[in-house]
Amino acid sequence: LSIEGSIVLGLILCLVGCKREGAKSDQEVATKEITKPNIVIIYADDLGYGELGAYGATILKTPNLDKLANGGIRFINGYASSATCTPSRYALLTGVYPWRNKQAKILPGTAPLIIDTAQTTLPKMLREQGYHTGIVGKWHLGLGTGNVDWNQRISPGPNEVGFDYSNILAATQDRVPTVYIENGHVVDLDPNDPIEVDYEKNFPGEPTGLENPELLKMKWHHGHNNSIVNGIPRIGFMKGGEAAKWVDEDMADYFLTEAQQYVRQHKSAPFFLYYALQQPHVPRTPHPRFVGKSGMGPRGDVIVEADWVIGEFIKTLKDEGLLENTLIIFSSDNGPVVNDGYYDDSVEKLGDHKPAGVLRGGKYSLFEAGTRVPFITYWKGQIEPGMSNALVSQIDLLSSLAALTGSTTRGADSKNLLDVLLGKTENGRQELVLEASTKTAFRKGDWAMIPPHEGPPINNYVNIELGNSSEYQLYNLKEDISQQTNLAESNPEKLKELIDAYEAIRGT
Ligand code: NG6
Ligand code: CA
Repeated sequence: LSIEGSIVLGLILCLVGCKREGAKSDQEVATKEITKPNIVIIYADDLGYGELGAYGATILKTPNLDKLANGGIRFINGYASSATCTPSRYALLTGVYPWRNKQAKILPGTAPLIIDTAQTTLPKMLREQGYHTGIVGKWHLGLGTGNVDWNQRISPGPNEVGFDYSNILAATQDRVPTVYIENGHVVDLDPNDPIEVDYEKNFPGEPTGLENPELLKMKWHHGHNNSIVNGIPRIGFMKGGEAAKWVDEDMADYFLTEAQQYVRQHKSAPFFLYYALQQPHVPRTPHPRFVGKSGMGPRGDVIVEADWVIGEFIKTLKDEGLLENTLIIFSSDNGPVVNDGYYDDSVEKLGDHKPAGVLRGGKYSLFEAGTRVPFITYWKGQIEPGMSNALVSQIDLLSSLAALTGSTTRGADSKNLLDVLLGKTENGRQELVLEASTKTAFRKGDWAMIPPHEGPPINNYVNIELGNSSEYQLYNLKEDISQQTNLAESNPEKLKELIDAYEAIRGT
């Protein structure tokens, strides 16, 4: 039954059933379950295209994610909107291209909220459709309006842009403040030990990674040499809030428990849960039960941990009888990076594992590995398992989920690809603007075009090719998925076609 069909059927059933008994018939309830399923987005942080067994990884084992991929649709042309976190999350929640908002770049922990509280968002749209909406995990879209007082209710934040419930880490695991924030309040805050945060200067007498290497259990490679929390040097300075500070090794369990609790508490109404994992972003801090499990050092271990967490979470949905009535979408906010600023053995122990699979580049890159990521939709009994070639982006979730739930709301740059996400067709997007650090590239059909950009071709710290070049680059992804042969000179017609289409969207 198509979604439109279900709605029509529901209306007919209601006309017959509701009138006769003045109450909802069983069939009507069943129909409702299909048109208003629970929706869960599980979002990894810096997980690459080649990281899952279902996407070709052989050394790293991800059995739970493989089960999800093999029981749902595995998109092989699925994209994040950007090669870094904040812009991708902005696009996911607003359906607006991140390069339209100058604020949508990697944010410090003190940045103000970059989503306008009047703006359309995915959780707002779903709330209007009768959903309870929650976020558990990484936020990284800013909080407050500037000069946040971490000891009062912090607002605006997720609760002011559509989430009924929030339990978040403000920015990233490597940035202060290193505390959980529940519905705007720092969890376990002792009023006698207030929190202060500054990204410019240290607080007198507080140790730093730069000056106190003897206090570190993890050494910094580049950046990450400000305040020390839990033996790990961070970005930014923080004072106070001792009792509220998270223990990095417990973070996966903490967010899992929160996500499970959220589901149990809201299972009677349709709910939307945005479950934003912190793995495998730096600092990689697996719980001791996962240490050594991948043979690949902490980076592999936290991917194994993330896979376990997802398995447990899905078990909860199953135990609560919700699996047939829940659409699960899994993806990652940007491509992979191995050394992202700490000495954590990730480079040394990587072995033959290829985080980006066959793709060129990585996190921060305009090449494919920056934004092409694992992208899975799973809905037991509704989605027939398979692989899809369709071009899809996370930016399309807003309009697609609006269509699913009967909302007429649409995101400015978000396409309704509901039938693609449900595996009914491979008619995906024709074209997509990709972003990395405010620079953009373009995908159209089988082709990728990177316009000339200033900047170094390689970020040597992280050892990733960024895609910057003084020349136009044009690649045929069907024949050259690894972007080895630049066809810009030999195929000027195709180049012009892509430039014209790109400029029509991006502006010149
Ligand atoms: C960079 C950090 C990197 C990571 C990234 C944000 C340095 C040198 N590097 O500036 O470690 O935190 O920002 O990652 O500080 S993201 O996935 O949230 O976009
Ligand atoms: Ca990220």
